[in-house]
Amino acid sequence: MGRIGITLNRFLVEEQARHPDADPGLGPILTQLAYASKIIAREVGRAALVGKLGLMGDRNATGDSQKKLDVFANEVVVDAFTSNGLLYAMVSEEMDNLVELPGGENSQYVMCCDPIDGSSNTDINGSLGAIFGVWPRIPGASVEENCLRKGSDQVLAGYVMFSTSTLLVYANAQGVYGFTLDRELGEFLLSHENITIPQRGHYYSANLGHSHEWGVGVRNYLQWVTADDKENQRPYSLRYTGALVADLHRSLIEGGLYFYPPDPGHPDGKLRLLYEGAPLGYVVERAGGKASNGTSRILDIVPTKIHQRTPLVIGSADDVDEYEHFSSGPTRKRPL
Ligand code: AHM
Ligand code: MG
Repeated sequence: MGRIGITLNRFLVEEQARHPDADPGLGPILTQLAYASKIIAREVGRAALVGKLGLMGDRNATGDSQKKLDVFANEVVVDAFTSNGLLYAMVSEEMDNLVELPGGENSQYVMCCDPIDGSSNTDINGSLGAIFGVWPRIPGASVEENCLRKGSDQVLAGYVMFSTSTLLVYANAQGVYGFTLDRELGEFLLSHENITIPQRGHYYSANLGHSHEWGVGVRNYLQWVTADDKENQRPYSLRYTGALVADLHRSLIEGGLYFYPPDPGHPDGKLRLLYEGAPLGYVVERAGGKASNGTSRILDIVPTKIHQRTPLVIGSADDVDEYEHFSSGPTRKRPL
């Protein structure tokens, strides 16, 4: 049983005592993220009753139609970091530009986040997520330079999954941990200690509606992963929820991979580097897995724009390697 069931706050205090060199500035950021997550979870749970389903009527910076819950969740996260000095600046999928947070002039961190991931699931009671990555501030650098950072510079990253339960998973230099929200107590309690991802899985997640539009390398991978080869436990089973966090969480616990390659409608891929690929890539690498754009490690890519998109393949190390083998050479094909 170990420490299972202790509160997030107690866990953070104990971790700081265990790792005196660990950065003490990250605990309060996690505490505020947990607080924001409780408010979002409450609103997601009652959205159909309080008029929070459906579209807002605007589009966000990357051209997606904003849902009411997208806008609500963004406001909650911004509020949670306003006037408390925890963050210097913040990038969000739901804001056109980065924002410098009031009261954060002397803060040592910037955060990039997607306040609601998988927005197409809001109106159908499907799983949703939230994603965050935290970078240490570069002294003397501009706010833009502080936000356009490669994923490997992160010191904290994670996600929240709003589903049958609300689960907060975070990764830092020490490891990857999961906390489940006890709704009656109103507390996140440690439920997953030291998460590690299986080396290989037998599930894959992708929007197969686009498969005829993918490059030949990715189509060859799809053919390989769905081929009949009982000895090697193929075909893999398909699981696709429409929420990256939920699909990634399955891979993290049971093994397997998620991929969203480029297609004609998304020539640079659909997912965003700073607040989807990089934070989830950090979590998966800390757990022993891999994240790539098909040819290069996601965490090595330096963005030039805050809303930059990227192709993404993420999950078990052997599965991501296999995918890269196929996708990096258009003519590469392995025997089925
Ligand atoms: P969002 O942040 O606007 O919700 O977009 C990201 C989501 C991912 O969670 C999900 O895997 C993907 O977009 C689904 O896209 P599609 O509907 O094209 O399959
Ligand atoms: Mg989103």
